[in-house]
Amino acid sequence: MPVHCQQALVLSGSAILATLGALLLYLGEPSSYGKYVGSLTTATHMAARAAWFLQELPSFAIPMGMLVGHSRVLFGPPETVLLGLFGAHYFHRTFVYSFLNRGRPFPTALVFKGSVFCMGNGLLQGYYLTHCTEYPLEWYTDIRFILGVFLFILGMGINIHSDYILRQLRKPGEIVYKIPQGGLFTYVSGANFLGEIIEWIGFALATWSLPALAFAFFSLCFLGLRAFHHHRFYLKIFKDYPKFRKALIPFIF
Ligand code: NDX
Repeated sequence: MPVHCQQALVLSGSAILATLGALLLYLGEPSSYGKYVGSLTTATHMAARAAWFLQELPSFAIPMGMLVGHSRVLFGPPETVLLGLFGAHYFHRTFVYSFLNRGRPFPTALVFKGSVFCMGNGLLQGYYLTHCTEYPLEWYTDIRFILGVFLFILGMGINIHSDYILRQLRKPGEIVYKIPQGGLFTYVSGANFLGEIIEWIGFALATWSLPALAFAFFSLCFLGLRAFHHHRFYLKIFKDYPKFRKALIPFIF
């Protein structure tokens, strides 16, 4: 295996350890955007739409650039489909989700951190799929590929639908919080996060790769924790919050 691919694997392993470390460090402290943004000033915050566009763009542009620049992968093997799924998610996040966003202004420092994260992840997933793996055509009929792609599409559907429900809670220009209703929000406070976690678990299964596993693990920890913080926020703010609703996993947690 080429030395760059070995480095990509070492980086993925380190990312899993770093995620574990960050999880322990930031267990009680939510990431300070959205509900936890604190006082808003135009000097330190930027419009949510621009913030999401800028931070998510590298996750789309870098792997898609690699795909286009790599003629072996561009024409048909499973790597194209897998990278295409990654690209589809980030196309939506960058060019659709960002521009429909009705969120509160976003701390500029976190936009910078978020884009560095998206650059690193885009590079890792893109490089690994274009340079380090060659799936045989039989991979299309492998149960890991089929189940993984199914979970990816299911998770993406849940994520988009749940983000749509959240968006409809506000009129343009409003920044109030309301109780989300319908879809998987009937069961959990972090329905959009549950969808995204299912999506990346599916991607890890379909690619059967350490970089994708590292990203799925990061998403599980980061978004799982955010779901827990949102749940705690709702219970504190809304006295009539549905008692039956859990944080992330329906009926369980
Ligand atoms: N972007 C992933 N950490 C993140 C940017 C920030 O894609 O240094 C992770 C991503 C980055 C983060 C990224 C990585 C970690 C960073 C962090 C910044 C600091 C942090 C780098 C890259 C860091 C350490 C130190 C540990 C290393 O006003 P508002 O914004 O609250 O409005 C919200 C609205 N809404 C409501 N409206 C009315 N009533 C209610 N009750 C409402 N509840 C919410 O809905 C928003 O406009 C909108 C969605 O809000 P929310 O809070 O539910 O979701 P949000 O967290 O904003 O995520 C939006 C979507 C969602 O689909 C989620 O699944 C996906 O993006 N996402 C988000 C984060 C990461 C990620 C996916 C992933 O890891 N796969």
